[in-house]
Amino acid sequence: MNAELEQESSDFLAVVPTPLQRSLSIIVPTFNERLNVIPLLEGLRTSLHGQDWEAIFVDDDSPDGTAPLLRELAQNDPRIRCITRVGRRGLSSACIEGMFASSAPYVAVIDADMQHDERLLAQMHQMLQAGEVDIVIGSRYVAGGGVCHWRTHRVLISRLATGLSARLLNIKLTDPMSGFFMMRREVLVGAVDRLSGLGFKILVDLFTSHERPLRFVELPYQFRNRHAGDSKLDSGVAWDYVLLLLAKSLDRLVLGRFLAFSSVGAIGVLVHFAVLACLHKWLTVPFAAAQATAIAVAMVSNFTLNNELTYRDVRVRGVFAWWRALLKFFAVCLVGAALNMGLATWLYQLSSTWWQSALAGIVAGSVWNFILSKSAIWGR
Ligand SMILES: Nc1nc2c(ncn2[C@@H]2O[C@H](COP(=O)(O)OP(=O)(O)OP(=O)(O)O)[C@@H](O)[C@H]2O)c(=O)[nH]1
Ligand SMILES: [Mg+2]
Repeated sequence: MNAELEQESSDFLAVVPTPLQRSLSIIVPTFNERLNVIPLLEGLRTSLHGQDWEAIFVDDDSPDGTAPLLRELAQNDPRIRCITRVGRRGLSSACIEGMFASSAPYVAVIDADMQHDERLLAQMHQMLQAGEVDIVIGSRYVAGGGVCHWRTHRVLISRLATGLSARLLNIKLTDPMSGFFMMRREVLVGAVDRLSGLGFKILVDLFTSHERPLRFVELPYQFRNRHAGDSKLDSGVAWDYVLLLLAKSLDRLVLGRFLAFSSVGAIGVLVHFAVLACLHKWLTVPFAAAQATAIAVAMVSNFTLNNELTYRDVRVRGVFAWWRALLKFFAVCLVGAALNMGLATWLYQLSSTWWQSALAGIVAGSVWNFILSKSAIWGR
């Protein structure tokens, strides 16, 4: 800060009635957690008694009215804040935005459903204040930790996800899937340029995005059963994780998306041939009509898969918006097909082999489709 600005800021602070010196912000991502908010706040109040803390809830416009309840509570307790995001979803991005809304030197992330043990927060805070580590993580897989009543398939999936991050990303944590941790706020600043904000696994994102290796400690805790409401874990979360691994192992989010987009394109080719075979071979529809129908079906399938998988975090919702986006996708892909055709024909005339010409056309068409559809449809 330059001297003039420093003077202005100390003049300003001199007339602030009761300075709030928050040492700790607890970020709580929420989606439909109305029934869990008060038990969690009670737990925080008990375990952080006598400390300067605040809870920043980041709610994605939950239909169950989580945010109105939080705002009502915040009217009476200045330690409670609520950020509402409209038309957005995503746990990691919610946590990142909550952290940026904090001015405290330490930030924690905890789920709203009471599965994380809030009694560890005081110890985490002390460890960070001692200055030896950058981040303290609640782990289910160090001695003394565990999970209550998990079905075998969930244990296996969690182990597999942990193994993949260790192997592909070289993360040495026992529980990289943990969503319960506390860190210095500067950790975010050191990672932000490379954070993907994708999906559910913010810890993996932070560890792989930071400019230097993070000094960490893991504390054991028992992962409890959800207090109330429903889990948001679904197969889409697994897909987001694959996308995150791809993005991080290729080191660029855009490459992860491009691979996902290309995989969807490959599925589209199969859909195209399946429809064409059904119509032309079995139902004896004339070739031109069958081919046109197959193109249309493959485009709808590609659009839907990209909307649900590749761009799940910014997907288009609502009937009107969906149809408008589909038409844009058609327009982009038609130009892509023309580009593919034009380039391949031109290269073939220049006496390239047939497969080299075709491959160059396909790559050019795919890159065009990827870039244009991203900026026209999912680039919000
Ligand atoms: N803001 C926001 N929060 C979310 C979103 N998805 C999940 N959450 C919150 O993130 C936390 C973790 O989600 P859960 O559904 O409990 O996931 P989980 O703990 O991994 O899975 P379970 O063990 O089945 O509960 C909860 O506080 C959710 O309300 C989202 O899209 N946006
Ligand atoms: Mg949960």
